[in-house]
Amino acid sequence: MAISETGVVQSERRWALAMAVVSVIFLTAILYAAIAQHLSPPSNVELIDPATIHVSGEFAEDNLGTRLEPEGGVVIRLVTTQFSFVPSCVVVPQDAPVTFRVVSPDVIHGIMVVGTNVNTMIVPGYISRVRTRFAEAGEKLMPCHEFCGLGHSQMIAKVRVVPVNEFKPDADGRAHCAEP
Ligand SMILES: [Cu+2]
Repeated sequence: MAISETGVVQSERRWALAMAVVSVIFLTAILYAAIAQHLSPPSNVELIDPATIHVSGEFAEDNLGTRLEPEGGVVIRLVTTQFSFVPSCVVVPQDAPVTFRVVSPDVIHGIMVVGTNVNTMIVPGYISRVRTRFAEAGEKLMPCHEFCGLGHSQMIAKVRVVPVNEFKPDADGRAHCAEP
């Protein structure tokens, strides 16, 4: 069946209108999620020089691990490197706000805390930040989930979640796993 020139143009207009409506629906959904539900992709872009991470500043060795913040939550600073986590065990209080700040001096690594929604890539040059809260006490495994080389399968750390009354930071606000 032959379609007239006007018929084609009308059909194209209808499809263009339909696509415009679909685009508006998607855009509205994205804006609704971002503005009303505060759901948006990680937007924390913080840069760091991978060559000098461990020399000084936030990720120098003596500043790594768990530290109690003045507001009550804890921050965990970690270096992921071929093929270990520094430190390889962190202690956190149960049901308190926890912020992970993680960097890599060499290649891309990834962390996940098994059984939780903590899951992020660690890209050299960037500080990865994840905020969470651990509801239950106990020990959780934190493997590297981004293949990073021959020792990747050995690359695993622990998150020890302890009841608040067992979380005893030192005068500096730092807490360490009793044994590794
Ligand atoms: Cu790794």
